[in-house]
Amino acid sequence: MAIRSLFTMFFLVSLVSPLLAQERPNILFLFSDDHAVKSISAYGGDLAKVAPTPNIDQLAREGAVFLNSFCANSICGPSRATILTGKHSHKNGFMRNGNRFNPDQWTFVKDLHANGYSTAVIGKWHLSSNPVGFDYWEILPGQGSYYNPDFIQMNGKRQRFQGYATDLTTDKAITWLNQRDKSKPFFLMCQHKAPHRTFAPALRHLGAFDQVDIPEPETLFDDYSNRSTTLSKNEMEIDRHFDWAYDAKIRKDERGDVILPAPDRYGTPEYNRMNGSQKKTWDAYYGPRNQAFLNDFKEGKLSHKEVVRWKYRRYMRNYLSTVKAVDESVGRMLQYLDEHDLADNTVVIYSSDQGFYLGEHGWYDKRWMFEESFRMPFLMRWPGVIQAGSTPDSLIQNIDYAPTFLEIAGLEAPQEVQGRSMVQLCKGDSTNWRESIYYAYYELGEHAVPQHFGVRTQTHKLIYFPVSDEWNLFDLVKDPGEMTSVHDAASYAQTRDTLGREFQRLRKQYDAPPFPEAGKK
Ligand code: SGN
Ligand code: CA
Repeated sequence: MAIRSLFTMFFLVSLVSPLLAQERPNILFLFSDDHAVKSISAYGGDLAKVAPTPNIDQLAREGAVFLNSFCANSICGPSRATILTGKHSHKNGFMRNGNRFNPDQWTFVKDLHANGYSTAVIGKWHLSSNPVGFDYWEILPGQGSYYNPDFIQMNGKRQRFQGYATDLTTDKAITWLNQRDKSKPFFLMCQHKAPHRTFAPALRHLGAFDQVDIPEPETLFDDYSNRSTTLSKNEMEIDRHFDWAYDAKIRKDERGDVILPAPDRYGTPEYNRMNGSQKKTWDAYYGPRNQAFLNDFKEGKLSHKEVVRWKYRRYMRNYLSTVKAVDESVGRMLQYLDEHDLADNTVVIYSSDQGFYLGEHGWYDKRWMFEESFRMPFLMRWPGVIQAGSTPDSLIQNIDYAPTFLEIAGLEAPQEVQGRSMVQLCKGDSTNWRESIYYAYYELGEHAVPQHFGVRTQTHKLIYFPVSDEWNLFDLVKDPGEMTSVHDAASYAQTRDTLGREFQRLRKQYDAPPFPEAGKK
């Protein structure tokens, strides 16, 4: 190449690249842990009516709420690994919690970083290996703690901070935004522990939902009939498994001579982390309420069902209170963008690693391919691209996030990525979008949920349980609560065959591994 044209090229590049850097949008990824869509008011529903989330809703008002957003594997580490890689669990190698994320593999963050983005992750990570591709990271060890949590620093050392995890994660995210390299666009993951178990609220929110009537799901007393036999073997019921001290917050030393029935397996690690004045605030709230319950219990005033209902309300009040702090965090982050003139050029996403049972089927926790834990919230504000108040209903999955973020940044995803960019959906174009999604859950028995695999379309869901060699089919239009499998009904023979073929097609497309043998978990 002639010297002159080289010079011209250099001149042009140096002229254009600072401009490009400014024009490429920032991406703010606000993420939580175990946040069910039913507790986000933008998604509607009775529960959200009594516990609105005005700041998360702002993203829906000014952007889009994706009505049919799902995970590939409803559990923490796998969901996060899928987000980073755009691949199903069997391809990124992180199939179950407790695995180690291979940090040498491709992630979209590495591409953003290599292409001039300033990148950071703060808060829950839960992938065992340290973050790679980030200019800055500060993460909770494992599940992290709610009160006075430790954060792992980039030098590998743990440091303890006084306060509440959701607030601290937000403070740290804002500090990073202030200190970042402002000549570059940014990608920031602000990832909360909340509202994960043990559903421990900020002390300022204790009692926030005492004055409201908590609506009860219709399936709180599900008897697990008409579906896979594996359901009744679960260990995630509010009735039989919600721990009295750990989850329901009645410590052993508060009970006097009252003997509560099982389960009572764990202690009170969150309470133990608090300092004297924090414990005082906690006790002033829970103490009298626990005594009132214990008195009623001792005097035999409560039927078995009433005890379950009491536990459910206690669970919900705590859970919704932890959500309240997450919503406040979203508000603070949006305010920061406004105050720093960043709102117009920043794409903001709110999501959570999977959904959660808020009493449906009698459960807490997640894992199953049933709607409540299969769904992930996904809200996105992208000024100038997403029309305010949009409600896309195409089937999206967490394999799609990586290619989406890359396209936002003007980059292309490599071939090996299994998800699809949602940018076309953001622009209101749903043509040629997928019509079904694949699900695979590989854990080996926590909460006694067996491995299972399935496919979901807009109207139906087919699930296979290898351990019992059972198939379930749900008509989501007629039976949105998924209370009866119609797999063996003659009138569903055609649907069953169509979905069965679609399931096999997806397994082939995604190069899924064989099922575990029947009889094994
Ligand atoms: C912990 C919880 C479980 C929860 C898993 C997975 N127990 O083991 O109830 O299902 O995490 O959650 S706890 O005693 O530690 O609270 S996940 O979000 O990390 O996948
Ligand atoms: Ca989770």
